[in-house]
Amino acid sequence: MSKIAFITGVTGQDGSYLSELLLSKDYEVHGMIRRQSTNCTQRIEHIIDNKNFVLHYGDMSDSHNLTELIGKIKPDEVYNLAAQSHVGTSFEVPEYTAEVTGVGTIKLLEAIRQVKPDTKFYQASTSELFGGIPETAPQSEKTPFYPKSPYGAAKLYSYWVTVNYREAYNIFACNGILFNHESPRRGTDFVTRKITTSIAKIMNGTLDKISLGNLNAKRDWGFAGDYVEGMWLILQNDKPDDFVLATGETHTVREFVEAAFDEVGIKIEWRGTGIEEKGYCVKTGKLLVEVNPKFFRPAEVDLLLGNPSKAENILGWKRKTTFKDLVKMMVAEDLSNVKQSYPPPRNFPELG
Ligand code: NAP
Ligand code: F7E
Repeated sequence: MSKIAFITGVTGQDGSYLSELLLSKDYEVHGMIRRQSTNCTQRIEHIIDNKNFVLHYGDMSDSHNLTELIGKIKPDEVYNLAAQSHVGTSFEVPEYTAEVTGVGTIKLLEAIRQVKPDTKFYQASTSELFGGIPETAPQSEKTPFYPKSPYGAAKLYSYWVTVNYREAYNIFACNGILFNHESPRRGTDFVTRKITTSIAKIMNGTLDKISLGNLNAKRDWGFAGDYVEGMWLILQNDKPDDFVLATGETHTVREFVEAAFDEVGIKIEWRGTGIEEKGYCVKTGKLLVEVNPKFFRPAEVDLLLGNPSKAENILGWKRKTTFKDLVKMMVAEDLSNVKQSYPPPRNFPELG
């Protein structure tokens, strides 16, 4: 008998990679999508006709719908990936973020508790929980939490209700505390993909320069394809538990910019400091990167660096893709996207 998985957030970056992984393991995969006026299935278009892949309309704000879906699908495993996942945007829509990214989780856990309590539950927790205490890096499962955004605070609630439903009701409920993971499918308003899509546009002459916020922020960036394998392993463990997934390496946004331009043969020279800092092409002197304070956040997480030892030792999980290979993959894919479509896809860099 195939196992049955239910994924919320199936149309997102991680949902698409996780669906592929579970289908390759002969799961019957059910995904929840929101009704939207435009097509939101771009990342799962290539698997949508698979007979083991089933989509259902739903929303994290609708508890009746979630309860009905759990009753209908009767999943062995639930992966709760749905969220308003953009940290910067959470300062603009804090209440909505709390509803979807926070309260949505307890709606789903309640549906499981009431309808099918033997379901294994994965919660997409985040390194944003660690937030603002740089001196605690590298961060592990034992590091205290100090979220620095409405997104982080909403995820903190979801983290603890997951632990609580495990302890109170004996549900196999787990948190994956994942550090940043990226891919060619990453939303274009996250900094890595904003940089790689912008470089592709600069190369085909449709953009002059990239405008960014805080170049000094440090992130532990891995490849999303490696991380969904870790999500699955967390639910295959012999007992429910919480795990950090990370690379154990950290880089500044500035370093990501340098590495990405390096892929197209451009060396960046930085001049100036603070909001006056600018990046120029060493060879031509052309201005390619500028700082725009509108991309600063009201509060910032300065340094994320994860310690994945527990996942490595207990689950045998380890990231496979290096930072350099991740950057290479993302730049190459965006270059080929702009070559294939003219005009190139819109990426709203002014909003990211
Ligand atoms: P993503 O690309 O932004 O995908 C988010 C998904 O949630 C999309 O499918 C989106 O649907 C769905 N969604 C948003 N609001 C919803 C609602 N009200 N009801 C139902 N679905 C809703 O995020 P991701 O990068 O794949 O991340 C997956 C999860 O891991 C998120 O919970 C994120 O917060 C968490 N996380 C991500 C990272 C990372 O570095 N990527 C690190 C740690 C944790 P639409 O397509 O309709 O918008
Ligand atoms: O920002 C800085 C920004 O938006 C990374 C989500 O998946 O990972 C993600 O959250 C850093 C921040 O990701 C721009 O200030 C500079 O310091 O790519 P990001 P994030 O905020 O780390 C965590 C783990 C999650 O859980 C989240 O769901 O880059 N930065 N300039 C910029 N960021 C953006 N977006 N745009 C800029 O222009």
